[in-house]
Parts: sequence; C-alpha cells; structure tokens
Amino acid sequence: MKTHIDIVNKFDIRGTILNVEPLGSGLINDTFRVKTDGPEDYVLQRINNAIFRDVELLQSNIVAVTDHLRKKLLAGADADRHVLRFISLKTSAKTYFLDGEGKYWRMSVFIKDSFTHDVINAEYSFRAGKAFGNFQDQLSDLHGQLGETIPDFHNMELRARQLEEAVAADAAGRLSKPEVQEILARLRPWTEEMCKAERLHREGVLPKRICHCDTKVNNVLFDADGNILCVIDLDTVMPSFVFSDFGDFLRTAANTAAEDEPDLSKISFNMEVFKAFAKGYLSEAHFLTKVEVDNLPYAVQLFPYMQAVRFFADYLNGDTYYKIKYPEHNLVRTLDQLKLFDCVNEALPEISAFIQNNI
Ligand code: GN1
Ligand code: MG
Repeated sequence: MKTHIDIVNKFDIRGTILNVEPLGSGLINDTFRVKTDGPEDYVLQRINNAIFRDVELLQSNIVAVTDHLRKKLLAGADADRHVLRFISLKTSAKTYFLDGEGKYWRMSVFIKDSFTHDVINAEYSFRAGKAFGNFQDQLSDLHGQLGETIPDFHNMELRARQLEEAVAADAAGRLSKPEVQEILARLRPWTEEMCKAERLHREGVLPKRICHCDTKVNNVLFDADGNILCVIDLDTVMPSFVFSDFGDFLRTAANTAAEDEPDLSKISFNMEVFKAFAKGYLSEAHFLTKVEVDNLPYAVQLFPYMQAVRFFADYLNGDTYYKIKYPEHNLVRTLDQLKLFDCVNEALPEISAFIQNNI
C-alpha cells in the first residue's frame, strides 16, 4: 500500500514533506494538510470517485474555473491567496494521480493564515453574500464550457424519485420504524411545490448558470480580520439554478445549530444572517432575472428540504453516501433539516418582504 507521502511525492511540490494530517469536515472526500519545509504547504485530497465518477471531467472543470478566476483578478492582487492552485504531477500536466488501488488523489496549495467558520455573524455573512454573487458573475462567461460532475445534482425531481426508490427498496430494513413513517408523512406533501424550479426551467423562464453548488458556510476562506480570501471546494461547480448557491449558504449559515444537532430546540433560522447575506448577494448578482429574484424565498425553503430528502434517502439505503459517525447520524441530520425547513416556512413572509425591498 502506498503511504500518503508516496502519493504526495508524485506531485510537483516544492520542499520536502514534514507531515500529513487530516483536515476539515467534508462528508465526501478525505482531506489532509501536508506540511513541508519549503515555501508552501499543501492540501491533499482523495477524491471519492464512487460519487465523482468522471475524475477527468472533474479536474478539467476545476482547472478551467481556477484559470478563469485567476485571469480576472485585478493586477497586483495576490492570486494564490484568492484562487485555489492545483499542482500537476511530476511526470505530466495532469492534476490528479490514480494509485495502484484505483484511488484518485489531487493536491492544491494551502492558503496560509486562512480560516473557515462554521458559525458566522451578520457582517461575515454580508461578505459571503458578495463573494458568491461575485463568483457566479465572474463565471458567467464560462457557460457551455463546464460539464455536470454529478448529473442533475440539485434536481429536486430526481432527489424526490431517489427517495421513493429508497422507500421501495428498504435496503436497510428501516422503513417500519415509526419515526421513519412520520418523516415520510412530513416530506411527501411538499414534493410538488419543492419541484417548482424544474417546472420553471421546462417552461423556459428559468436559466441554468454556472453555480458553486456547495456553498456551505465553511467553504469560504476568511483571513484573520474576517475579509474573504477565496471560495473553496470546487467539485460541484457546474450549471444549475442560482437557487443552489443562495439556498445552500443559508441552509448552513442561518441555521443557529450544526446540520447534525440532535437537540432540535437549538435550531432556528437566523434572520440577521439571512438579511446580511441577501444584501451582499443582491449587490453583486446584477444578472438575476425577475423570476430568479422572486423565487429566492423558495430557494431558502428548497435547500433544507432537499437536504432532508437526501440525508433521509441515505438513511433508508443504509448510509452508503454520506460519512456517518454513529448509526442514526443520517436520521438526526434529516430531523435537523426538517426543523430548519419549518422555521424557514414560518419566516417566509419576512424573507420575501426583505428581498423585494432590497432589489
Ligand atoms: C456534501 O463534500 P461536502 O461535505 O462539502 C454534499 C453536499 C451536501 C453536504 C451536506 C458532492 O458536501 O451536496 O450539501 O455534504 N456534496 C456532495 O453537508 O454530495
Ligand atoms: Mg463539498
């Protein structure tokens, strides 16, 4: 078996390796920080190719995105602090390595003195709103050049179908549990309403744009003063509806608890974080159509709902997709997202009024 050090040495890094330690809390890939005695440290990732099946496409998307963003940076800006840089192999220009066990690896430069936050205040949220609005704006001219790394990733019709398939298969024998039946009874009445985006798209009034599609609050790097450095985790950058980035950020940042908090009384929707993010986002996303703006409140509902459906389907399938730390983890996550969904529904009139007053 190859060690992490053997893997790192396939890449064209500077300096020699001091150590390799686990980094971050992603649910899909395995991530490590590589310290060196050279001028830069690195991030090593094992790409989960059961989920990202076309690693060649994945890396070609990411290189296209990072090259594009780098070109657009203002002259004089320190590019390596504002855009990820992926490292090629020593023997070719490829930015990933396939080891003898069928595992895929990649490396990028670790951005020094950068911080991620799981919890943020309104001021940071405003900055993140601007960052994601700007991210979508900057990538708009890459349209047509990126493939879908996970086809139909945020397609709610597909996610609803996958849940019904999981119910029909009942692979883990969990369907008869009373709490499972209760969750199904809460989710099902909303399916049609939550599939609105796909309908609008079919009617020709809702475009796809290049989106980040994983705008969790901890996918933004801040400096020590709380300024935004860089948007990270680019695996899912692909054509989607703008709702993806607006909704998924608020799903994580405006939840007053973590996405797997078992004590549901700690979960509520933080209006101040919402307002600040919406203000920041709307100040940069000049490209939005009226249909997109009018449906931003729906985006805030959609993402807790979709994530509840996804966690729940995984629970029924026997936890084959998301990393779990204990057997009922996906059930706890589902209940958390459903509670957040209820809170958003309660706040919906205020959410809608705020957006209309700030366009
Ligand atoms: C996964 O990789 P990570 O942990 O950033 C998932 C997202 C979910 C998120 C829930 C490729 O993101 O879509 O929103 O977990 N990514 C993929 O925490 O499925
Ligand atoms: Mg991710």
